[in-house]
Amino acid sequence: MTNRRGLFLTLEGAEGVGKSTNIEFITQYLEQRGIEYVLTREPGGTQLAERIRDLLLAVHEEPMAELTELLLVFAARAQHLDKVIEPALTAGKWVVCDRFTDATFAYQGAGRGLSVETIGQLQSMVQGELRPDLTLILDLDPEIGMERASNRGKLDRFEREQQSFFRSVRQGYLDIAQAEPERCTVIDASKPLEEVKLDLLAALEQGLSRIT
Ligand code: Z5A
Repeated sequence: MTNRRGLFLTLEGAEGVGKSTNIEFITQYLEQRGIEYVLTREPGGTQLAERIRDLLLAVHEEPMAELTELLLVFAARAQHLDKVIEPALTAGKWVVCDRFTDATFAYQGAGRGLSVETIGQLQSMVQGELRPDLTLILDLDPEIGMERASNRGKLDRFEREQQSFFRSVRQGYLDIAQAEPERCTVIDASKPLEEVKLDLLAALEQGLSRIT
């Protein structure tokens, strides 16, 4: 009986970098190797957590306080971990997640200016020791990212932020990658999609050879 814990892979990046487009290349890679996986996303991933996602993305008449936003992100994460991520990893399945706590450090930390210590405390409370095994960060000039995102139609609460917010988010991600080079690989998402795909798959193979 194999009951090895699964691996936890995350894909990150600011607006319009192409996560939704590229995550498919990761799951195709796993399928070709016969690896059982669960594909999920944050905020969201369960019925209840998706309702919290709706609250986070909707534009409200009453502005959302930064701390409210942070606590909602972690409330959704607690539910997601309990109902989806932990059970899958324990059953030996891999988890591929579109955003996780690096997004909190980038958006609520670098973007909104909440302290790393506060986010770190919630991270420990909600996740214990759990961290992604491998994280691929798609990096793109925020101007190009917003241009790509705005082609999709109505902008959500985050997408309405100023360029300076997205520049801080991008820098937040780059700082995480620099601090944790073993776990994180940055991929240039400004290239044509076919090239981004090849770079992503190369980073995935290299990363997996480091940790498996
Ligand atoms: N958030 C947070 O604040 N704190 C947290 O802890 C977490 C999240 C977990 C929802 O996330 C929001 O939640 C997010 C941060 C916040 N902010 N917003 N908005 P989301 O992941 O759902 O939101 P998103 O960033 O808008 O992701 P997305 O919709 O999945 O977009 P994307 O994956 O980055 O892009 P895409 O849809 O794959 O691509 C955009 C367009 O570009 C599309 O037309 C593609 O065909 C095109 N594209 C993609 N790649 C290329 C290349 N290489 N060349 C040319 N065109 C391309």
